[in-house]
Amino acid sequence: MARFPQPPAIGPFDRSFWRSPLRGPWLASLLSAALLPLILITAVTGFFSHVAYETELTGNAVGGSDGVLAPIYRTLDWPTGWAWLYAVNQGLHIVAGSAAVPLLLAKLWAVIPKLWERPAVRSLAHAIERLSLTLLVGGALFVFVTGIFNIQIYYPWEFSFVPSHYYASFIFLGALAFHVAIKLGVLRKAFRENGILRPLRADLAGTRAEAPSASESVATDPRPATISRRGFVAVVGGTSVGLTIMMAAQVIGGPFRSLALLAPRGRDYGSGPNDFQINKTASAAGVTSTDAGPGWTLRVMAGDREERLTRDELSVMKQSTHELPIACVEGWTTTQTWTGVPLAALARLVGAENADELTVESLQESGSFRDASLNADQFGNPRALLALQVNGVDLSLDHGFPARVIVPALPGVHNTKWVATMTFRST
Ligand SMILES: Nc1nc2c(c(=O)[nH]1)N[C@H]1C(S)=C(S)[C@@H](COP(=O)(O)O)O[C@H]1N2
Ligand SMILES: [Mo]
Repeated sequence: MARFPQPPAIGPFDRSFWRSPLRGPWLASLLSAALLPLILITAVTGFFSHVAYETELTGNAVGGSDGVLAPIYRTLDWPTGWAWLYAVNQGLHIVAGSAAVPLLLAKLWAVIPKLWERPAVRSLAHAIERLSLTLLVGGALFVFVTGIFNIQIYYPWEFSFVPSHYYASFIFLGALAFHVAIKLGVLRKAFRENGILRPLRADLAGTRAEAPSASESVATDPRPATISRRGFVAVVGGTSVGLTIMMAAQVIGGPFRSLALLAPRGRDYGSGPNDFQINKTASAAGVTSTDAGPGWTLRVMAGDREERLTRDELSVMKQSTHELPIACVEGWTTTQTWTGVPLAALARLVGAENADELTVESLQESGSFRDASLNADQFGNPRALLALQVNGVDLSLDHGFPARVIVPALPGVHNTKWVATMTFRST
């Protein structure tokens, strides 16, 4: 024991500093049991979100088409059949992720004395466990904080959200798998000894600390309870349910949107045909009404063929109308009725019906969403449109006038606004 340095037993390093009678393996286990399914849903839908974004990679790839995980993505195809597929996937991702936050904070609170444990290191195994906890806690804080900041469209940092959130999640999930493997016994013991829900029966007066021998997180010198375990669980669970409602309201949209407190893009849009959520306004994208004015033409290219079409020429082509959602990675969804020319008809125009890839570029000169690519299934889908109208009127400039892409089942970023060029390629 003497071989390992010891922090002095003062302040939080002194076990008697931690006095809440609620802390202990049972509370930590209950919170973990509630957290795990939420984290699993968030992880799986997060991975699917990348699959949807990077279907067969092409120009969308995070980290380039030759990235480490590119071979995996190449084998995964994102279906285009059900228009709400991405809305549901991403809705689950942000709802489950947000619902997990209060539980995660409560769990950290429940085990915090362990972070100040003395001796800091007892053995090699203990050192590895503590290192894994650093990755677990650090990873969890990183993925949850970046995720929430992205939902709130707040970027107080220099790094790019998508790859950092993505790669950090592997560190977090790896550390979590290790943690679950080594702590499953603790959880089973806590439930076997206390019952899964029995401690919730105790009222405030009956709330006692667990045996100090059960874990370092149990207070050796507990003060009287100020809240019962069921009160604590109700506050944490209630916060989690409240966040679920707020987040689900953004996903479902329509009349439910007014429940989306804190939604960064506002809760109310008026009732006009173009009054719905805007991701980036034309002025933020640097697109002016002159660029998008009568001088605008669409360039459609394939190999050495090129067609230029004015908006009037596009609007006399055969139009299709479909009700389709825009499902943003931030978790909000808005479903509108779009009218325009099927992308497949534009492919035929340049003899590209057998092309493998379509790259769509915007008038917008810079920014990560100025272009996006679609694979053959996506641009060939009969509901994939170059939309000229929404809800029976011309698109507003903020929604992509003169023309924008609308495709079913994909993340919002594929619905390029202010389209300038469309290039079909065969690989
Ligand atoms: N040119 C361009 N197109 C774009 C974007 C952009 O920033 N620039 N944002 C995309 C994203 S992330 C989303 S969610 C949708 C939002 O469309 P909306 O603003 O009409 O709701 O547009 C997509 N098309
Ligand atoms: Mo988006």
